[in-house]
Amino acid sequence: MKLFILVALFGLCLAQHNPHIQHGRTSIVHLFEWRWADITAECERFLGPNGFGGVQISPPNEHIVLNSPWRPWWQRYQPVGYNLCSRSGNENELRDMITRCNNVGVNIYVDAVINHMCGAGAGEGTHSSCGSWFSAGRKDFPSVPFTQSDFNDHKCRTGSGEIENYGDANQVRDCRLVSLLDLALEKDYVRDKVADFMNKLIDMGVAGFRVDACKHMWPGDLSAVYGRLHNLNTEWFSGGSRPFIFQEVIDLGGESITSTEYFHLGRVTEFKYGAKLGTIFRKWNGEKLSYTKNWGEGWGFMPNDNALVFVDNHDNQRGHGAGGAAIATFWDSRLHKMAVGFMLAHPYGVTRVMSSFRWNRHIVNGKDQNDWEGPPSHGDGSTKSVPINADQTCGDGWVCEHRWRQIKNMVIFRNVVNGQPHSNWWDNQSNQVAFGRGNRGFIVFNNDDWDLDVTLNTGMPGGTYCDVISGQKEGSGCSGKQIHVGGDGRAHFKISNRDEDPFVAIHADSKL
Ligand code: QV4
Ligand code: CA
Repeated sequence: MKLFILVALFGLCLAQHNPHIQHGRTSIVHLFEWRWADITAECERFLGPNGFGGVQISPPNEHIVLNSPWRPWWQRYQPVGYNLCSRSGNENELRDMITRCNNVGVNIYVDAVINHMCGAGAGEGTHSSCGSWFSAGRKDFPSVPFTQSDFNDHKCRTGSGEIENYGDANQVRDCRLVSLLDLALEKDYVRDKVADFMNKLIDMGVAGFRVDACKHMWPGDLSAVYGRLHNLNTEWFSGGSRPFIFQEVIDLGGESITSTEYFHLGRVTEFKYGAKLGTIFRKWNGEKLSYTKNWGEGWGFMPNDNALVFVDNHDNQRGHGAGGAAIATFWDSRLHKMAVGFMLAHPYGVTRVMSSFRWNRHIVNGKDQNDWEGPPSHGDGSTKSVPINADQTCGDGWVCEHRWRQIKNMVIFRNVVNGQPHSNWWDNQSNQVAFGRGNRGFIVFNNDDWDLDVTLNTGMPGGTYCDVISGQKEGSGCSGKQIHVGGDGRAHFKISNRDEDPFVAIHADSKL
């Protein structure tokens, strides 16, 4: 009996680690600040057809609206309530998006901001995305409703009421994160309200949640909230499916709170991944690509089954959160493509691709003066839709890294090699490396300052393959380099360090 309970509990926990991605797909894309109507269109015209498994959406619930600074992106991390109208659109548009994305096999994961409401200094009035009245000063949010006693202030032991010392777990969980009004998740009432909000989304058809600021919530409180969640909607998911949970915990070491505390609840964001990978591709601190032979757990990252990995995210691409200048973003597009290519080729973790908007980056003494700038918008502050150019790129300031040929093709590569082991490793003891995924795919990088010219065992069946980085298969032809794999699995690779993208990737479906 005891064993049965243990097994059942184990099963229940692991369930929230499963992203329930459909049709053998493997990757999630964060369409940061996109409108619901644009995501709907993107699911149908691009994500579904190109093998993307899911979208992380910006917070869908009601948030403050700020005029100074003018409509910053981070206003959406200051909830006013759980009505489903936001800068991205209203509830009908949200529902339509979830339905239509699900119908083309693309899951929706919601960014859930449940640690706090808005900042203590956010004022009083109806400057909110659905127009609900609230008072930050009186901690009054009638649309939920939350009142004074639903917040943690009595529990926080710092003089300022703010988190002052990340070495003290009590402060980190019970005090205010950058003045954000901290919810008392120990109360059943608060847990119920938060779970109602998440359940409404689950019933609408979402596949799970990126849970914001988990470091600032007690694992026991989160467990109580997750335990209240419904199973996924059986219109799209098999009966008994638990929502996928991936928790934002920034753990680079050296603090009182570790990611380990959250492993049993769901997956956790592995922030070491992007920080290290950026350092490696930049060749900082004596790092070399050849050191990635044991990439993953061998580098002290969390266990594979717990990890949600990414090269950059909406915070650290602009200096918020963690990782600093090492992070490889679209601003360094050549590095970014290589790093994302490496991540998508490597078996470790559930992968998330970033899709950004451009802003007027202006770094003074290491700090971006415009790190607050919101998405491309009209004069009235409403978000612009995403126009698609003739060459399939996006216009109007939307970067759309996920549409870049190299990245899109590596998302497909990951699907094709899914389940295959990391194999046939080669390196030159510097920054040229190659590895395969069983007999389904092979990738070669040259991040040295000289040419790569080598014959390698790919593990692939003989034939001619189209490199999906310099081009792709177009009908029966190939718009990029062609790689000839002999009957013995060996192939010759030549990559100049001056190539536009100094890496080559082939897979079973790119065979000509
Ligand atoms: C400021 C001061 C405070 C002061 C306050 C006075 O910084 O010290 O007390 O004014 O009113 C914004 C402003 C910030 C301001 C705050 C409250 O940037 O200057 O406080 O609002 O008005 C995003 C942004 C934050 C933003 C927040 C809320 O990154 O800058 O704060 O949204 O709008 C830690 C956490 C981790 C977190 C990461 C950024 O452990 O959980 O920092 N990451 C997540 C999200 C992130 C989001 C939050 C958490 C909060 O990914 O995008 O913060 O929901 O590492
Ligand atoms: Ca808290």
